[in-house]
Amino acid sequence: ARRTLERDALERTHRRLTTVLGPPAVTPPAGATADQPSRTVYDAKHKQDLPGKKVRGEGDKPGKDATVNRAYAGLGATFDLFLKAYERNSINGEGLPLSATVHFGEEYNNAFWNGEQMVFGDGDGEIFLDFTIPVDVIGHELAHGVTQYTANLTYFGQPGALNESMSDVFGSLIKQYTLGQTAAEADWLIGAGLLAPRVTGKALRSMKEPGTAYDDDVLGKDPQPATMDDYVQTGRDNGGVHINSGIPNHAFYLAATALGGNAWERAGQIWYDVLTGGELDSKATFTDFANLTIAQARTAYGEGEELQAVTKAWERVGVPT
Ligand code: ASN
Ligand code: ZN
Repeated sequence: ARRTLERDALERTHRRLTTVLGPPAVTPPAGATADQPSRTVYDAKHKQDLPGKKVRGEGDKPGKDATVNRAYAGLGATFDLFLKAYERNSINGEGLPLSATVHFGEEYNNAFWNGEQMVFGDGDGEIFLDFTIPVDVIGHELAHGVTQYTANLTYFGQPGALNESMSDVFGSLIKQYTLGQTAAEADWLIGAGLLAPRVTGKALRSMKEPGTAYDDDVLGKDPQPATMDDYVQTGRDNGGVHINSGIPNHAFYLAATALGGNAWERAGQIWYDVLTGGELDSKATFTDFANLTIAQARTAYGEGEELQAVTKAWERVGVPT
């Protein structure tokens, strides 16, 4: 009874205040709402201080700098795939604002996720062009954020190569989703359009034919294996994280193309559910990951073509399950 009296009193006070002061101000959400991203693009102006100067916020119209506009659009494309295909609200699932810095450093030949935001170099124009050009590269970097907030795969050896592969898989799916491509229509390249004209090659990596993305005097030959027979044992590149990722990349390609249709739907859903489902250990091996995708295919779709496609994909790349 006392509680009711207190509540009545509170409500009367609230009504009085509302009458006098008008309705209380609505606090704007800190991050993205359920169906809208919260993007900010910064310009490092060729220095290496982060985040740099804010040049475009959410809802701002495009400006004159194409690099800024591509970064903004790429953040949006990534947000869209995760929300619409997987009902994930941004990188952390809780509307995390998305930030990107462009024009990082001088002739900087890379892009990266620093644990909090995206960073893009302009490339030196000799080997690489502007890293905001390929939307799958933008997606790749943001997907590192998704992995960080979920399975948090250790960036070395096989878990590291799985971490890299998750970024390539979802990076490619962001491009496919954006272009409305089926698995059969997709190029399955990572970084198409990024190589400078003088470089002999088509992209950074190929999920369809790992090891064939480039073969060039300056860059050398694409070192990626497609199967466990060619697994590269190395201490470089954090134990070959960008090299052996070719194997799980190719497994995803095989599963997705065997199923046909949109790759983000069944193959992508299975991979997404394993990455975010809580059972994938941060030190997972290729076999651990493969077994979880097979189990997830069965759980989600039963004893059907999905289970067969996933099982056969891992078999073809030589990962024991
Ligand atoms: N672009 C690279 C990547 O995201 C940067 C790095 O080596 N961490 O994998
Ligand atoms: Zn990466």
